[in-house]
Amino acid sequence: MPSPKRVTFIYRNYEGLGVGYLASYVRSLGHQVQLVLYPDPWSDTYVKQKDKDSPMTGRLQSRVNRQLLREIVDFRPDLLCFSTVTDDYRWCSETALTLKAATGAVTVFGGVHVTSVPERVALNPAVDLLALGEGERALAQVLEQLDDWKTGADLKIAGIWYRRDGEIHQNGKGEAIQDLDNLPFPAKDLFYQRLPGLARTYTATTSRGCPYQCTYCYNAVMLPIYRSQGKWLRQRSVDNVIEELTWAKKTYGPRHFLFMDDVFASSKKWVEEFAQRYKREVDVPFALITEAVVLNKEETVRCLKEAGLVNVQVGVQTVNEESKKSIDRPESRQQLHNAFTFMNKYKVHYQVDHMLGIPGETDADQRLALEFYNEYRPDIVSVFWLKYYPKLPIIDLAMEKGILKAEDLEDIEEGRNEASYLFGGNAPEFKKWLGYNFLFGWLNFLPRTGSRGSRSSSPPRCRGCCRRSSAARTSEAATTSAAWSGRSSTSRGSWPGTGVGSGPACRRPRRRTASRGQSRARGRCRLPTAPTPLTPIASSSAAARAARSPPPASRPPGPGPDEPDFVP
Ligand code: B12
Ligand code: SF4
Repeated sequence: MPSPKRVTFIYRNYEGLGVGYLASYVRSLGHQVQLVLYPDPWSDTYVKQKDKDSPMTGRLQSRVNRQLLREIVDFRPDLLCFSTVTDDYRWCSETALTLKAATGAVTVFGGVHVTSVPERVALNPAVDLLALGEGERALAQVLEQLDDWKTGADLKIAGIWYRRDGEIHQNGKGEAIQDLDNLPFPAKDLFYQRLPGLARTYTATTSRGCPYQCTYCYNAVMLPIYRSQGKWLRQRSVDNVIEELTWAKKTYGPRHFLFMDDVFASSKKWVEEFAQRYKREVDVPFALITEAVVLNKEETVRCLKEAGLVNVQVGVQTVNEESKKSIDRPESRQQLHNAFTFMNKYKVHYQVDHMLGIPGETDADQRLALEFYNEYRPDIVSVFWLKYYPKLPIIDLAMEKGILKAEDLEDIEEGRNEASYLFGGNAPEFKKWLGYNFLFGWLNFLPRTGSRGSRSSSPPRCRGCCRRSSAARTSEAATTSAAWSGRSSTSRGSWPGTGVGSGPACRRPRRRTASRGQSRARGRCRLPTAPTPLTPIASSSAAARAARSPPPASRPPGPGPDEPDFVP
């Protein structure tokens, strides 16, 4: 029986469930585990490398680094573990080289980036071993065979690759673990010791994978690889999840639970059982991330709300049906409409993720989205800019449209694509979209004008100066109808930098009394009328009603490609 090993996980983000699971698994086998968290506030690509190296941030960082290096050396690790998303890959490589030199330990890299481009990572001198796929069992076997491998024996462990004498030894693509209930709960204590504030929100996943393959998402890379092993979307049992949550509640007393599944509650039967037991046995407010295909069922939203749901983050990305098709989004606009209506009805706080930079999208698509969000008024519209990650199918579309060139692929696969998903991403001419970015972010501070499906049944009242004629309303209806159908609307003025029109809303001329230098708002209708696309069409008008009825679903509601029990 080989001796227990000393394992150090080096991690740059605040909490990683993957690391938590791996640490817990190997600790349950008797190995000693250290977690070193580099509290890098810049890891999330808010700041570019050159700014990170500035005298102020650089000095602070190097002090933290020296301290952590001492801790690692004192621990005398046998194995240094790095969990790599593409944005962290370069940082992990540099850190691994330093730590290897300081400790003499073996380095192993795993995570999404490694699984996506193992052939490249295998050439990296900072990396001794690569772990493809979900690495709990593979890591345990590496620890068992580490001494033999160091003396020249081969490793025959599924998913573990290495380079020896210039040759790359490959052992397949590793595992998508099917029996999730058999995994020990993630080692939260390691993170909470470092950052106690994390314990206020206990994060968990009730599943792994997703049945869909949106072309900008890692699932589109993973599903084709792992589907042959069984299901890619794998669901933990309600028993197992409730056991973790009751244990977590007793141990850490969190204020909230946050479910970070790719798509939470994919099965209706599961969610109903979960919601009932959660209320009875856990009863702590919770938030989750999911998709509209799940929230499209009133019963699902209702039972989650009754169980204590306080916030949902829901992916939308685009509301144009054609765009949705081009990136393989699963939901139709009708399903979005249903999901938002139910969340409004049950007063669930929700945040939608909207993507800027989808190849081929135009101003009309953003106007359409603004109108749609205005109608339902999600609590937050978060904008994420499209950024290309290795092997994603959307790269083909970007190349087709001339957004990416062959030589960009190497930068993407080597983690050198420094575009920020928060600002600009890889969008060509990104400045053109900044106005929309602003409008999405501030939508909730603009007057609420929606009616159907929205939280407020009465739109804010204009103070009488711009009561519109039915002709004006009909003309707006036509404008909106054009937007629904994805056509660009005609003859609008614009909000600066957005092309979002001022339209025909307030026909009353501005009062001429407002002199230069006075607030430009003075003398105007007090209810800002500029954003006509956000102004509802009068609900009494039949034309308007027709214009606002979402078009029929382009994709028939039904199960996802990999999961028959998926809630349509
Ligand atoms: C929660 C989450 C976050 C959290 C926590 C981040 C984190 N790194 O865990 C937050 C909100 C901070 C975050 C931020 C971002 N994220 Co994020 N995030 C996720 C999400 C939804 C879940 C991660 C998770 O917990 N998975 C479950 C665990 C069990 O799986 P795992 O982490 O992959 O680990 C397993 C294996 O990979 C392997 N493994 C992993 N590491 C190692 C190491 C060793 C040594 C071994 C042996 C094995 C091994 O074994 C683990 C256990 O089975 C994933 C999607 C997903 N489901 O993976 C995206 C994902 C990781 N994020 C992604 C991205 C792009 C980002 C952001 C840039 C923002 C954005 N645009 O989405 C930032 C970047 C932050 C950063 N620098 O890390 C991408 C990464 C794509 C890529 N090629 O790198 C993913 C895959 C989603 C996607 N868009 O496709 N994210
Ligand atoms: S539905 Fe969500 S998690 Fe699933 S593939 Fe699409 S973006 Fe990824």
